[in-house]
Amino acid sequence: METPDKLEKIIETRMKLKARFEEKMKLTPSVADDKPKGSGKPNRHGMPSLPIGQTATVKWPVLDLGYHPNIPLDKWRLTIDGAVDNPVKLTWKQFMELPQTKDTSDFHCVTTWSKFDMHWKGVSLLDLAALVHPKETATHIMCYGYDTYSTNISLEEALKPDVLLVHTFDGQPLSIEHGGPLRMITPQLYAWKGSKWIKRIEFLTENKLGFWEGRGYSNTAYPWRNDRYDD
Ligand SMILES: Nc1nc2c(c(=O)[nH]1)N[C@H]1C(S)=C(S)[C@@H](COP(=O)(O)O)O[C@H]1N2
Ligand SMILES: [Mo]
Repeated sequence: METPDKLEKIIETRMKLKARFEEKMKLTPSVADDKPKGSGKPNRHGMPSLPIGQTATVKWPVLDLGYHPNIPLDKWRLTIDGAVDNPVKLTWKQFMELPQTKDTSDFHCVTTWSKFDMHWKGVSLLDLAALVHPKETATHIMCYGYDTYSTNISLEEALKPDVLLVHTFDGQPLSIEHGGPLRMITPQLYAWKGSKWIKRIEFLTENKLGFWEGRGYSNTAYPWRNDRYDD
């Protein structure tokens, strides 16, 4: 699937998408708040590195619904559909042929731990969006996990450059307990917005509630606003 033409097309669509959401992104709390809540020196987005109510951890705790699906790579598929012009169902090989991004970012769990400087490698959601061409009417995505989990995110958050679908942590394949073979990460939102064992991304034309959002967790999940639960 990796012809130069196709790559050109991805790059062009990516730039258009980026431009379409750039203004909205600049206004999101995790980059725009002038009185963000937290402590420590500024992170790369100018926010205090430790958001309010969080404690730094060196270990990496495991948090999920208790079921760790084991998906062999030859059975693994990632479906991206909904309000898009070009829905896809990718095999592992096709996914790994997409442009790969490396990044180092922080991880903030709503249960009050934060882990700094995590080294990731994967494919950015922006590149995946460029592949499927979201319709003009798309506003949100719903991500689904192989364990029946789901979580919703607005496109101005989801298309930020640090939102990745990662298969590698610290140079090693992501372990099953942390969502391997592939999970999403959302460094500028609480970590429940990043589905482990991700299997489907559905583009939506209106917001819907995911697993925790339907159970009282915040729709927006801004760490520097202590935005954990709906009031
Ligand atoms: N599929 C799936 N993804 C999930 C969860 C889950 O239960 N299932 N839990 C979320 C929560 S609440 C958090 S804090 C992070 C935890 O990731 P970790 O277990 O790798 O620390 O994954 C998120 N993604
Ligand atoms: Mo969590």
